Amino acid sequence: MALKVKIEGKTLEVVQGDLTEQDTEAIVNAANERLIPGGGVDGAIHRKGGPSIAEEARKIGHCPTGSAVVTGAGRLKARYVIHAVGPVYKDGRSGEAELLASAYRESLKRATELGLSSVAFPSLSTGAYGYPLEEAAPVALSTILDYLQEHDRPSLVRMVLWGEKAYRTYAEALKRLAQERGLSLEGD
Ligand code: AR6
Repeated sequence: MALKVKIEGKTLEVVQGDLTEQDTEAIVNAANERLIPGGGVDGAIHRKGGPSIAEEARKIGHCPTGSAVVTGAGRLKARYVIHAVGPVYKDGRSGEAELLASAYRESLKRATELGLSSVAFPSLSTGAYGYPLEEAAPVALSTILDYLQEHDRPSLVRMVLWGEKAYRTYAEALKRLAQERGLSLEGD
């Protein structure tokens, strides 16, 4: 299952799958401020990528919420892991949306700085950090679309959703945004 929109010649894709299997040049990790390996997609990245990722992350040491830092990707197919720290969801009125948008934007900036053409994201903050999927999806997708509109690279951004419910939520949000912005959709 996949859905995509084109904007200024660049592509935003929403797919169901496993982030750690992506062959994009970078994958984004849902990290924590201390950059210490945890559970969720972070745990999966470190398990599959091997110890070099945590070793590099330890040297960096810290990443504030809403920011993103880069390491290599060890044994993963990607070349880089961009470690983004999304907000812990409290009540939706504590600046969460701004911080979530910032985590996506800062990750995309790291990809641009590295000259990358493709990057894959998980749904930041929507697991252990408790951000409701329905609220997170439009923030994530509109931030990515805004960025693609204004930058040449990356030219492909793939949102990789774990499970059908997350996929459907993001697919519906993308349909709504595409309609609002007059962008045409491809796929199911
Ligand atoms: N591929 C794609 N998405 C996945 C995968 C996967 N292999 N595995 C889980 N997800 P979470 P957060 C989805 O908890 O909420 C860690 O302990 C998952 O279903 O990974 O930002 C860190 O160290 C959910 O929708 O990240 C931090 O301490 C989404 O990824 C903290 O969790 C994000 O869930 C970060 O919490």
